[in-house]
Amino acid sequence: MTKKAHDLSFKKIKHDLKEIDFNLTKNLLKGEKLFASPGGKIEPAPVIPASFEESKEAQDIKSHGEMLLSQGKVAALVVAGGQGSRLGISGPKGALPISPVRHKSLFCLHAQKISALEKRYSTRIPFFIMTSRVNDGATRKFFKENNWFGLKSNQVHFFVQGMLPSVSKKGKFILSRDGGLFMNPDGHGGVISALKKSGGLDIMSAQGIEEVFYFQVDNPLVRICDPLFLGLHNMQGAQMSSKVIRKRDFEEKVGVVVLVDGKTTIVEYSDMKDEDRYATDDKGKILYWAGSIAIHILKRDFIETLTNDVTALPYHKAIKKIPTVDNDGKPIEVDGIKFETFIFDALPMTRSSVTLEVKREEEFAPVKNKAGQDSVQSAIDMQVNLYRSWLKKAGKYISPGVKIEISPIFALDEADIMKLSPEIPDRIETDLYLE
Ligand code: UD2
Repeated sequence: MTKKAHDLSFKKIKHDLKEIDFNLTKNLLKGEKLFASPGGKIEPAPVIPASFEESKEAQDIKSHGEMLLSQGKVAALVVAGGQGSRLGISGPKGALPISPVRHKSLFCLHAQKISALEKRYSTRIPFFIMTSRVNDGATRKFFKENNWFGLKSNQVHFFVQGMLPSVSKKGKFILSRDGGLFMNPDGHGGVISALKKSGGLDIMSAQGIEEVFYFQVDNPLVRICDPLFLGLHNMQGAQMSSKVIRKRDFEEKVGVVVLVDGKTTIVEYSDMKDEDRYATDDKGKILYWAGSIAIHILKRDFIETLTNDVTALPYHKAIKKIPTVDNDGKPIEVDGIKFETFIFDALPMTRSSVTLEVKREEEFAPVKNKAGQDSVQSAIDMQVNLYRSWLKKAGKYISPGVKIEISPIFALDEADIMKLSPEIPDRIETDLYLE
């Protein structure tokens, strides 16, 4: 290593050391504050079925959610601190082009949905975006270059999640290839302390926000601030609520909403015991079917209570291959331990929680893999299928193979399309983008 490189590395290490919470790291290494698989009695959680949406009762509950939106009591929050490493992309995952015809990015779709909701309910919805050290600058730049996708720049609040040092199996810090220490983002559970530290919670409180609609960046079908979900959650006085889908098979990589000793809990797919994962009901169907799509509503004051104890959420430990360098500065990989927290570990701490089933084809098209299931292609296909189904309901003829994209600014749902039907051609024979 040259003297210059050595000095730079020393500076980076000094900077990283300042960020480290040594007490916490020590405790984690001693095995304290770590997540332990729930050992209690597990049973299926009560879930409001997707068909509830069609009921008469649902209309009043939806109106309640719409009222909360009109009164400006709801914020949207996306966690976008993770890396798109499984997709093999560099840069923020939210910048990934994903819409079928115009190739809009995930961030663009989310922002346009918020704009459309603001127009529909004559309201303001602040948009909080959690980034991490690795993608914060690029995320801000992406929004700026795209004029905040039609939102006001002062309603978009970026905040950076914390980092934790990864350690070797012997509990030593690991050098990163850029000369500093190898650190990893503290998981999406880091949203709690990052909201507090960044002043995000104060902004929410000053703006009269009572409910926070939480979602992951990778799902182009997310129904942001769904009024029915908001209404159900708020009318029941729930502190944190979740949306679920019916798992497509025993192996699907989604957490599952269950009751553990009577408490609503999400058991992550990797923590589920085989006897539970493969359990069936008396009809031979998956017993623990309620797959979490990582969409929640959290009461702002519940988030506040979680911030009173920075270690309220337990730390999950994962063994990962970590890129580092050997004594001669040659790149190598070593087995190391990464710690992170998960937001859904807050669920068992709630007094009350709602779980709502939704239809996969309408609300969940996650982009996780390069190809096959849950990939860019499957997410594009699902968007096209959904938009085609809306237009078919409105009596339109669409030639086979034709791609449709409906901008959130044009229509947010099937009901909007029904109203706008006269503006849409009756026969659609080439790819169509509606804005
Ligand atoms: C997540 C859930 C899983 C299921 C599924 C639904 C976890 C641990 N598992 O699986 O139960 O609900 O999603 O799609 O969450 N993120 C951050 N900072 C971090 C880590 C992640 O912001 O430090 C964000 C990331 O940008 C992404 C989301 O959290 O939006 C999920 O992360 P993931 O893709 O690693 O989680 P996944 O797909 O294994």
